[in-house]
Amino acid sequence: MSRLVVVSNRVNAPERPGDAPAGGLAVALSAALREYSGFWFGWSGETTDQPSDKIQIRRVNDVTVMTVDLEDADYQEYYNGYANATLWPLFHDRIDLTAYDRSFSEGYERVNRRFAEILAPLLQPDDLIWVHDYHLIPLGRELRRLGVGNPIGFFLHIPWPAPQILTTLPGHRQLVESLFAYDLVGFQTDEWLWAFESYVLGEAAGGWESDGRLRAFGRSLTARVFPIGLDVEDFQTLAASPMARRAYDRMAAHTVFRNLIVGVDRLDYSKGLEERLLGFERFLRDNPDLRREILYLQVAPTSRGEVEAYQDLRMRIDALCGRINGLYAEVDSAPIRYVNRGYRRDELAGIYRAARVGLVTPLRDGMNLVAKEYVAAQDPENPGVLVLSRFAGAARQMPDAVIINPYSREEVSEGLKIALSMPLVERIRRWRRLMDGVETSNVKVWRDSFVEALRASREPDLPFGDRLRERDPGSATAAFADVSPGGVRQAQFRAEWPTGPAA
Ligand code: GDG
Repeated sequence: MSRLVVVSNRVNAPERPGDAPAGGLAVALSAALREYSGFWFGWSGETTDQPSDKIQIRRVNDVTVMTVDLEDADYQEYYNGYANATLWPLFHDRIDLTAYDRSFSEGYERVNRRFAEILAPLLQPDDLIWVHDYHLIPLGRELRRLGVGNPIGFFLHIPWPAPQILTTLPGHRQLVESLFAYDLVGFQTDEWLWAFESYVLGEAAGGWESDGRLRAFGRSLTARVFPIGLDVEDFQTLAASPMARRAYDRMAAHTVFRNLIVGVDRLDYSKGLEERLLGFERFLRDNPDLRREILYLQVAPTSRGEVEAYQDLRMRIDALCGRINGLYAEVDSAPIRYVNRGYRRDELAGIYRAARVGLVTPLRDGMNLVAKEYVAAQDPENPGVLVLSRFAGAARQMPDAVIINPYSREEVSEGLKIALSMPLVERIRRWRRLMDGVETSNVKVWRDSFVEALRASREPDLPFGDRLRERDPGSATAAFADVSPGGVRQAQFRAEWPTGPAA
């Protein structure tokens, strides 16, 4: 069987159920890799002040991970810069927060090139390569330049923006063109897929091949929707663990005679925390009789704390929580408990279960796994209610949540009221349908359908080099000048092997 090689910016496989906040991507990928041979390649999370080609190799929770450090300038320009201050806000429709800085895009290209140069010699001819997320869009193109002819797929975890937003990015055309080095490009929902197709057809004079592939820039690719899901069994095991039980008991003890409303989000402007707090304030204003009957717990660990927009957001959230609590607290209770730190994943499962309402109100979100985790953690006999933003990708799969527009304070407030007063029979009915969806569209289905589509996605009978040569003879000569017959340029890198055998 082919190996699966996963590439993502950060390689932070959770080592134990507890470990610090692992983003949605990390949680999903480590679940996916456990069942395939192969390895996970990416940035170690460390920076160095001088260039290093050292690869660290470890086994983490049955997954082989290979990591490299970033130089300080790369960290600033590629990670804090182009990835998190340019592409992230832009792809979440925040052109007001987008940094259009040329040095950032140079750093982005440089790191993608370097990743490709380190990765290429580690590949075997029949490996399937799966690249993840907006940090690494040009990686496929760079691997092709080095002669890698393997099937390469790309999955975007975040939204794809509408063409009128994307075209504000200098270099938008090159960015999209680089995606055409992949055989398969996956999106979370049809909305992001349509936005991509719309750019290709409208801005890049693209079209369709007779087999449904999308054509532009002299190449073609398969673009499809693969909604990400949970490792449901794993999550339910966590939810039944003693740690989860303890967290549940603690929350239950703190909310005697009160209903718990919970929000769990990285502290990120895309998650709609400010709008949520303002909606909650409206709820308190409009429902004086319910003020003493609820507690809203917001868990929001700091994320990307070196990026200015995130520092500003944190200050505004601090101020809002203080103001609302100041207005509505009593001597013995406060309506909001805001925790600016991460919790163990098993503790989170217990907290979700203790909450009558899960409040998930992003302004824009590729999918949103918290919505699915909240549902998976519920007691089937007394489940809570999910209040979900229509702008989360998850809303397309979860119509049985109470769907609201997070920009409308009235809708947030009304959504809360509906959720808090929903009769048990209705809660069970909705939860059952949501849970069926979470179980069906799980992380294994996501992984297997992507890998299957990647295997099937090659243009028939033509290795990539031949395709390039046919369509773009000039670049093909340059691209293949230093390629060995095995298809992969050989280069020497120093590697540190772990004590145990690495798959
Ligand atoms: C990106 C896309 C897409 C949060 N706080 C803690 C903690 N978390 C975990 C949650 C969940 C994950 O982080 C967040 O996942 P989301 O999907 O909600 O959001 P992003 O991090 O923005 O993920 C998103 C996802 O990729 C996957 O494709 O759904 O749209 O933006 O798993 O539980 N985990 C722990 N402590 C915390 O305090 N342990």
